[in-house]
Amino acid sequence: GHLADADIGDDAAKLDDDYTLTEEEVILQNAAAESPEAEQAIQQAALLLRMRDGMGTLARILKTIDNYNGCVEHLETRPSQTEGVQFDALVKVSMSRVNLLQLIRTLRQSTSFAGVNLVTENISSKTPWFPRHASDLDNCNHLMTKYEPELDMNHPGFADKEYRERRKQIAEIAFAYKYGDPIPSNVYTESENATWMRVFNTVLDLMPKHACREYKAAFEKLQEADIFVPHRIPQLEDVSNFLRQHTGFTLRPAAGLLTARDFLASLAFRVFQSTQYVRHANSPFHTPEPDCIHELLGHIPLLADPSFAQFSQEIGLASLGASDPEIEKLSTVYWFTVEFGLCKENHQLKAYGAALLSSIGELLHALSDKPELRPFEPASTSVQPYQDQEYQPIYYVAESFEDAKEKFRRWVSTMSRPFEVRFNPHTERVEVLDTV
Ligand code: HBI
Ligand code: NLE
Ligand code: FE
Repeated sequence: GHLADADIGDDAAKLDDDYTLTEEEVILQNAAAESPEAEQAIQQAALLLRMRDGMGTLARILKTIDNYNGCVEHLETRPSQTEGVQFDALVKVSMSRVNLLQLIRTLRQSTSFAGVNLVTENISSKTPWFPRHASDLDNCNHLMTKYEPELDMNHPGFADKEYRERRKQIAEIAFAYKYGDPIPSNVYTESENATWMRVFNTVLDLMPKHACREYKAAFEKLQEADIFVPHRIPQLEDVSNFLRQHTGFTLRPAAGLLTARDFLASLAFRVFQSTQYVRHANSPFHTPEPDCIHELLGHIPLLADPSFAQFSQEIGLASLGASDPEIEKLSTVYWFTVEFGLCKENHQLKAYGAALLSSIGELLHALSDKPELRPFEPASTSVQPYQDQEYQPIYYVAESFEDAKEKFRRWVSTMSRPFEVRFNPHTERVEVLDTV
């Protein structure tokens, strides 16, 4: 009835040219400016409003939020301590970044809200943006540059122009990929397939003695499904469909080494970001960076194991909205478990870490008497410095996946995040439960 739908257009037109941005608007504007997707990404904010006039104005604010396609998630009012102010209102909203910016400007500038004083725009401290749905992972593909063959002089592909071209060509698939697309096939060259075959056959030889039983069981299933064969590199789409049937994990193509935050976030949705290029033919048995041989022979078998898949997802869920130091700790735990983990099996030491199972050189080193072995304890493991160029000097031993998961859960619950998250498998959505 009385609430004017025209508020948006009218109010927005009145904004001053010399409007000064608050610190939080700058954060928001920078985040929105990254890409059209980032601009539309849903952001949460807590707005504290000092209302000099009555409830009618609050009603118009709510209507304006609605007009901006925003959602009011929480609303609270209380008598104000401030002279001349009738009441304070706390409004928690979630809306696209561009619209949130416009809303804040409208509240600060429009004459129709002259009786309203916007005290805080609490935008990124409590609930920073993180993906809420598997499709939001389209925004989670920020690359680290350290292993790019173009930029890293120690990379075996640095001086190999043909190799660098090939890497670029395969990276295009990942850059163009959007949620829901089938993963385009990549036709591998004879030499790439030959590299795969060398590694594959060696893993086949060493696996019976050195790999954990869950790995071996899944490996056999991949052979039965004709996905793991010696003479050709499996296609990511076939692998993704295989995983979906076993644990609900799926793959999306990644152009290279991603930031830890983006990489871990995808695990929360049971999505594994997989590279598609092949290591340089000169270094078949160890390369410091992930490549598809590492993903396929290292990660895929265990992602088909239910208990391990759940452990991976829990690391991912713990990373959503975590602070930078916490992300660092979570990646360190990931490093010493998912990548380099050892476990016990009938009093014998077995490998379950993907970077061990895809690198014959390091597998034999890890199971020799050279490195130091320590029991996996998240509190100490998570702060152990590591390097990623050479074989590891220290490995952590888990009693079992179930035991590692239990310990991990207990440790995660001591982290500082002011909310909890839960994955809803029916909607592929992460739900946020406010605990403050
Ligand atoms: N990106 N594509 C890719 N693959 C990885 O295995 C990977 C990554 N980025 C970060 C990362 N691993 C590690 O930092 C983990 O500790 C999170
Ligand atoms: N070193 C591993 C390999 O050669 O397969 C890859 C490690 C990726 C983190
Ligand atoms: Fe890996």
